[in-house]
Amino acid sequence: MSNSERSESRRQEIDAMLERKPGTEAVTDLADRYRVVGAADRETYANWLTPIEEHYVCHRNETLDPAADEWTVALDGTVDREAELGMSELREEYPTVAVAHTMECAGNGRRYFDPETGSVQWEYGAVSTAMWTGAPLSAILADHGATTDDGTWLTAVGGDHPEVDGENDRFARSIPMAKVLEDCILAYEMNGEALPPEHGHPVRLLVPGWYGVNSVKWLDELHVTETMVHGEEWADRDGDDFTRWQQSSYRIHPEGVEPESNATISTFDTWDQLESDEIDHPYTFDENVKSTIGRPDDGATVSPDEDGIVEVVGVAWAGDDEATTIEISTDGGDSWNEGDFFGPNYDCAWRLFRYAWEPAPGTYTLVSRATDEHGRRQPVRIAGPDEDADGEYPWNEGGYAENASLPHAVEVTVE
Ligand SMILES: Nc1nc2c(c(=O)[nH]1)N[C@H]1C(S)=C(S)[C@@H](COP(=O)(O)O)O[C@H]1N2
Ligand SMILES: [Mo]
Repeated sequence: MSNSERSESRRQEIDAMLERKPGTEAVTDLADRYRVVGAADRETYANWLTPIEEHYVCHRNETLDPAADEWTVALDGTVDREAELGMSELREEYPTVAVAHTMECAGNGRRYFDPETGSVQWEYGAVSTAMWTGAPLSAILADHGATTDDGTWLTAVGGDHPEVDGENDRFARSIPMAKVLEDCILAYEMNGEALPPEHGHPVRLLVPGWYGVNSVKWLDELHVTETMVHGEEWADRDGDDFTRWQQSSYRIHPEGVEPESNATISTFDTWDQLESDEIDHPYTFDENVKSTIGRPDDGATVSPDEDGIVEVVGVAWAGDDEATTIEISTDGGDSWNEGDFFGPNYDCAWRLFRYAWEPAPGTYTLVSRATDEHGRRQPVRIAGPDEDADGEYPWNEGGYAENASLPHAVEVTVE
């Protein structure tokens, strides 16, 4: 495919998605590569469940739409019994479970980096919460006699198979076995409906609370191994490179650095990796603590109710950890007031918050800031590339895992 053909097919796919998902809008990709749409409306973040039509979408290659009854997932590696898992087998021979998951693209908030980083210029719209239904991987792996000791890995490979500009990579992600056994599923439904094509029909890996990149869509292969995908064996396996999306892309590093390739690591939480000496350039695994105001909207003019109150509502999440404190500032981050959580509190999904604000007429900058159960609090701003990020979020070349509070502020006028 030529560049202009690729660009044309990308635009057509995005237009088709916008028809099916009227609650989203197109997002700029400076590289003109990804199929992406994001939540259009800030009201999405005043609701716990994101309807499919508002759920963001992000993938690199052409959207697949295979027939469910012809699709199989290959399982191999250190297993007693290799398999080709069919969809009716996944539905009927394993327990059905549902998990709540706040899916956030590792590039959410990328547009707030200064200087700008390339790729998809997400603001706040690449995070959504759905209920995902499927079969637990723990049951599937046990059934096939897989080696699931601590320290082993499960690598999931997508069926999207790009052969563009001499590139021949496979979308492959390695997930530590402890996480796989804890709560990962092979998901075939989203909010009670069959997966739509752009969300991975007929089956995807779902890694609750971890950055979206780990939840491989159109799941084609599962490999049980001692290591992540790395090294020669995986860099050229039948002519395909399985290592890129694990070892090069989606790593947090300064400009101009090619991150080291690791066979294995033992610190998985993204924040812990940022603070640990074990890994120089963190992998985007568990989502960092973060929050977004859903109401009032940025630029809104609001009137207090009869009690003089304007209710501020939003969502806060911390990957597979729990967001336990929410603070709201109405003066651009100079002072903070504690808000309250309400509604559902599932593992791996965001929590709704509210703050009863009693403002005088004027114009205000509202910011939210969450803290997780380990006391890790959203930083205020993103550091510059040459700054030593001390208490700020580190600028990084890929623009990943951003969770600073101030860039997400909304400006509100009170009548
Ligand atoms: N096979 C495959 N899976 C993929 C991707 C992809 O490009 N190919 N993109 C990933 C990324 S970067 C994200 S953020 C999530 C988005 O999932 P969603 O579109 O269902 O919201 O899918 C992930 N799974
Ligand atoms: Mo992503």
